[in-house]
Amino acid sequence: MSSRNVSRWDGVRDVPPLQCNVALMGTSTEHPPFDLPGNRIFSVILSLVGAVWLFSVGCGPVSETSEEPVNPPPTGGLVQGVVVSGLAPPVTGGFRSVILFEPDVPLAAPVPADPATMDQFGLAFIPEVLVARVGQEVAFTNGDAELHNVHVRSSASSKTIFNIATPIAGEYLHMFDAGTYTVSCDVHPAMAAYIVVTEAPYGVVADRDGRFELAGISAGRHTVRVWSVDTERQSERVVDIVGKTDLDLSAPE
Ligand SMILES: [Cu+2]
Repeated sequence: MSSRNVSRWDGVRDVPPLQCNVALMGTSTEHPPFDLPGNRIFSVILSLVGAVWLFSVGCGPVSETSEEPVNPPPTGGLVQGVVVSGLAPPVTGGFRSVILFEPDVPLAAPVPADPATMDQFGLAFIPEVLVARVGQEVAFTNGDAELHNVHVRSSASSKTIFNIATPIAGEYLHMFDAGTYTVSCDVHPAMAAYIVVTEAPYGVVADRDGRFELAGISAGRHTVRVWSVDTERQSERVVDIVGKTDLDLSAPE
């Protein structure tokens, strides 16, 4: 797995710069040259004392936070918790954008044991856009006091994946392949939702304005995919995440 264009992961340089290089040089030139041997010895002693004093007051190596790209941790694990925020396309047709981050370095991010749940409540699917990991179950529940059904189609092929009745307080579990799915209720044609099922370990649904924030992302190179119900607003790009990052994903590149 490539980590091109990245040099280290912790932001600390190999050879830390000394904060006080200039001051140390100044110590050795502040004093006029002494011609007598005794004065030379005195000068050397003065310089040494000055150097020791400067180090003692904090002129040691500086752990400087570098602006340079950083390498991901060798394990590719969830060692770093970088916060990534940004702007994606705003809500479109009542459906919010989804932002997915897939690291170049494989990540041992376990699939959540709990299902991702889509409820039917108030004659609506809640949430209207659901993100689930491949291998994670999706639970369909009915919190309303009336019968619904759940009709799921592949967004790509329009083929029905399943069409089941959801009795009051009932729950139906399904595990999806990666992809995007449209959800409808044949009893109430106004009810509609989407499910995005992804291999990506990080995903977030933006707010109505398109703002999003996601914490705990591993530093390094990521493929960032934006899903929107408007296919023209979908995008994919490669981003090097170094530290706290703000991304403008509002328009395709
Ligand atoms: Cu319904």
